[in-house]
Amino acid sequence: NYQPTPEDKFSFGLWTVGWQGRDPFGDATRPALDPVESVRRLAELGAWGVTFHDDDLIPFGSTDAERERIVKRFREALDTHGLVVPMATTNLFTHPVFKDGGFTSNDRDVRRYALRKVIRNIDLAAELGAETYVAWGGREGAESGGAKDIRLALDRMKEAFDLLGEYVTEQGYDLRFAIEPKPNEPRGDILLPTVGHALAFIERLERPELYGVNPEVGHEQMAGLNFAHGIAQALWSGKLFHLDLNGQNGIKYDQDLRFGAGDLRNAFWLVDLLETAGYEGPRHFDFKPPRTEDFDGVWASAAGCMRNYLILKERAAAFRADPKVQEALKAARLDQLALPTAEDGLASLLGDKSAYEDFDVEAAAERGMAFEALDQLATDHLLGVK
Ligand code: 3MF
Ligand code: MG
Ligand code: MG
Ligand code: MG
Repeated sequence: NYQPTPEDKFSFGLWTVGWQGRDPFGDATRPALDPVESVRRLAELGAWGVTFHDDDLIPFGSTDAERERIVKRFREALDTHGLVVPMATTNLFTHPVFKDGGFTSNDRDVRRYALRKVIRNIDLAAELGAETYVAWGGREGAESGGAKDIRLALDRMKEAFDLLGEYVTEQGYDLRFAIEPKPNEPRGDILLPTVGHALAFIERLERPELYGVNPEVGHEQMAGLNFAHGIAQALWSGKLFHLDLNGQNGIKYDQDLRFGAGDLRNAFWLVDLLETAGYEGPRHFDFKPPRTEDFDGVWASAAGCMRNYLILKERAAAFRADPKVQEALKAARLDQLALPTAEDGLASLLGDKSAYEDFDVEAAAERGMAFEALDQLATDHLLGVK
């Protein structure tokens, strides 16, 4: 009956259900939500974890005493309702001081402040048992060409991540970083815009093993990319440390619809991939209940994220188990793709006349790939048609 349980590892950001509906054109449509209330409601709905930006939990500018009181109350709520904190992150985008970024602001003082703000929240993340620290560089970017020397900005980005890696290593924290790519919004162009850019960047860091990616469905789709393909490459690279599930309709502003809204077909392939590839991390939702909704709508939207995941999980499993699908996969030669191309080695390949001189190119060109029949079976399963 698609009732989520903690074993499903569903988690939500405090900023998701707590979003008040403020957008560039309109004021808040909902009052603020107490994080403790979010913990209670999410646990009731069957979630397993909750995540937060430092400022979601502890309002910016709180005194140390306030901070301590808030954290204590939050911890008590987690214990009471049995939720864990698998991930935490830093807000380096709301306060005007970050208007030109945190790690890559042209203003050196701001960069030093940003690092200290992150380190402060890393301590809290470790204290609460988080395993992943997400970094979304929402303001790391530019609107105009001369404003940012991108190569220097990447130097500063590397410097920041290396310092953070040094910090968690020195502290002995069991915490890894997950970089969240996004192509644009709020900056005109954001650094590390896609999963591929982030994966390449990570290899330049001093301790690459400490860093992975936190891809978001809508962010890759804003760039017109196939999200499931990006996730597959992150998995293939051993770098899928975390992910942000939500829904998006094509190349436009970051819609943050509930998971399952937007590109449902790609969501089907995504769930199929996560469930068959052995991904064991959180199924984390980063969505925004639309500002049309009151609190009933907020909880309906959160419940819908998990329900849609579980429906897709069931449909994907039925697809894989269907004997007709197995035949269709064979007809599409997926079994051949699993074979090495030249396990006999380069010399043998070069000496193999059947590979080139005697190869019947025309006959091979005539063979259909049988992908359409396979995709129709997927569509039947996705739509629940037996
Ligand atoms: C913005 C985002 C961010 C990140 C968050 C976690 C506010 O489009 O997706 O949400 O997910 O900062 O690092
Ligand atoms: Mg987002
Ligand atoms: Mg989004
Ligand atoms: Mg996100």
